[in-house]
Amino acid sequence: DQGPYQYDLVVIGNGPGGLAAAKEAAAFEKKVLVLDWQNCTPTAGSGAGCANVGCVPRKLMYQAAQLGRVLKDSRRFGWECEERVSHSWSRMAEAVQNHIKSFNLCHYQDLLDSRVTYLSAFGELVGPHTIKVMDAYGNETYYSAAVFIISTRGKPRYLGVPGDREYCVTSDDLLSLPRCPGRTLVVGASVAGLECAGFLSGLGLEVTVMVRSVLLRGWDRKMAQKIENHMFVHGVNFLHNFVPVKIEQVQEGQPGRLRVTAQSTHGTDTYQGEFDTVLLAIGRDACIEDIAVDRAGVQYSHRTGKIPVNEYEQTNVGHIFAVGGVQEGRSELELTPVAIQAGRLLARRLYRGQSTKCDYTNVPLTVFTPIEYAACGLSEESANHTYGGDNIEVYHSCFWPLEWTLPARDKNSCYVKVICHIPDHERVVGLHVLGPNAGEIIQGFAVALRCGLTKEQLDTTAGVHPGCAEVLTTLTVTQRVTEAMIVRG
Ligand code: NA7
Repeated sequence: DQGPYQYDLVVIGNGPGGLAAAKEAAAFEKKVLVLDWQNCTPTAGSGAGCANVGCVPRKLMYQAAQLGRVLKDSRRFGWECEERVSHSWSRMAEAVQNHIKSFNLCHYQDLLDSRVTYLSAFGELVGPHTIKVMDAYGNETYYSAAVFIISTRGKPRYLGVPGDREYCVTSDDLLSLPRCPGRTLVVGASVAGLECAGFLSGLGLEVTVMVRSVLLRGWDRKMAQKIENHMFVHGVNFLHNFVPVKIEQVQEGQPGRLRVTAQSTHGTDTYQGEFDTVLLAIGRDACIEDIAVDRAGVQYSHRTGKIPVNEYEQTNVGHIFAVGGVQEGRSELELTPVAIQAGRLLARRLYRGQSTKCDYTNVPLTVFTPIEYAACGLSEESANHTYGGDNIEVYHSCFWPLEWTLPARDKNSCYVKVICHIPDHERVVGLHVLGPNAGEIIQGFAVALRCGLTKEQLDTTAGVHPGCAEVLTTLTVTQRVTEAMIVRG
């Protein structure tokens, strides 16, 4: 099948990486079609749905919870406000949804301005260069393209136990829930689950997190433990090593109260609890079967539903690429900025003759838990595994943000650690920050890590005073010494 094709590029899905590639390709005068079936209902209207769910609304709700905290602190700074303050879920939800709508409209306008053809329609590959496109009314059209980029966002996963689809909400649903969720069980303890649990608790709700194995599996253990401690101290309950096996209404036919039965992952113990809302944050399915990638010859993992790609985001079929969370083995990098970077660079390689590849190392990551966590580079466990424990030095320190001293809160919660590779001039291979604005702090350090930052360079950099990040320039205590001191008692 040599063409000619109707389109130079068809992007399947509304993931941020695909949209970035589409815009970049159009800027190079390529004819581009984007298929976004997540907005594919007769009532959905138009507008790319990339921010409908996920990090943007979660951060706004995180901010709502933080403001509650600031209100409490403000009294210690002389503000006189009433002891009892209340929060309106519906007003917050409406404001967040309005923001998302205008945000999406801007994105849509951006696509139109860049002359990308955008269809709220479902795409299904029917051959290596042909896609069948079905709109919300069931009308089918076939298009051909020289190149395809798969950039599907995936659907929130369900548990597959009785009552889950009938009674549970997913972390996507929560962000547009019109009613206050009340007493909530959050199932899943990864980024989405912990962020939701954190802001719900910050808004004054009773929250329990059901953890199947550990919090933030795959992330730095000590940092995850500190996040759990902080959330626990601030009222979040954790139920470890349980998975739900049944969700039912407490009184049949009466919506509102739900009973959850869970089973221990370690033994025969069972748990029962009643909640107003059961929130599932157990990951996403990539929807690869839906778009029939195999009909175009694309291989994918039947276990994870994701597509293996090489360092050029290329699948086993030369003209079909995958960016974002749909890529096999890069789930910890399901991050909007990384996907955007990957998509943009891919388009530049395809249409501009450039050769720069997306760098998936030293990517800065942030989790908006009540105490913000940001990291760049390796976890301590990965550093030990990669370089050997004897070759790693970990500098660390607790710190107390000045802003928290007057309200006298959370004295030993904030923490940094810098992981260095000793034989390589103590080059920094991992940097972790737990504290206010950790995400903003890590951005600059991510650049430094990419430039080969060493411990000595950190030490000889002046700190911004009085700030939180300056603690990173004054680290002298190593974990090795701290542990030795603890052993000596
Ligand atoms: P993730 O990262 O896939 O995490 C899913 C979480 O849900 C994790 O804690 C899982 O526990 C848990 N899980 C998964 N299946 C179940 C079942 N059946 N029962 C109970 N608990 C379960 O999804 P997220 O949506 O949080 O994050 C997606 C990406 O976005 C992430 O990679 C970030 O980089 C940003 P487990 O650890 O597997 O025991």
